Amino acid sequence: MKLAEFFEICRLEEFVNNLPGTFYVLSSNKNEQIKYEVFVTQTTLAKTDRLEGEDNPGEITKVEKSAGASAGAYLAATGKTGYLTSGPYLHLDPGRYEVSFAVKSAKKSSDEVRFDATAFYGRDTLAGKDVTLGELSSQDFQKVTLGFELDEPADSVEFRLEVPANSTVGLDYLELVKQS
Ligand SMILES: [Ca+2]
Repeated sequence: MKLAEFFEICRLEEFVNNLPGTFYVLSSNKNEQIKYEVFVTQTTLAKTDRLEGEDNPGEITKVEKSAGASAGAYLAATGKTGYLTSGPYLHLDPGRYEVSFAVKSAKKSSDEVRFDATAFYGRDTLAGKDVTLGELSSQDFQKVTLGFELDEPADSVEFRLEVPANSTVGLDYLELVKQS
């Protein structure tokens, strides 16, 4: 599965420095321009279209075990502000997509969390939605869905969830569905 492509080796280095696990890079020379393509042999998303939150932590997260959660665990906010999840830097073909975040919040307040889908390291915003902690307040995980359309192939696609300070947001999993 292809994750990304680059024409500058410094961008490639920056990308793979943050990439966990095993990957491989194919380089090719066309018209004296070197192209680097980054592949992984398998990801959770490729097999099931479901990406467990706990396998895709952001900058301010801890993993909580829970019998009721998909795969027995979820990502929980630590109380700091920042991204609960980011990545997984997918290559996506043109088409219409929906990405769902299975989330919950123990706390009710008017503070907002930000869901977005971006491409090219966050350069292009494909979709975004702000939701209050009150709206997410629930015992069970509930889905927040973003739809977006790609006219051209996109690289380094991320599905991100940014939480405010002192939140108690949990993320069980993400699901990506290609609509057409
Ligand atoms: Ca999970």
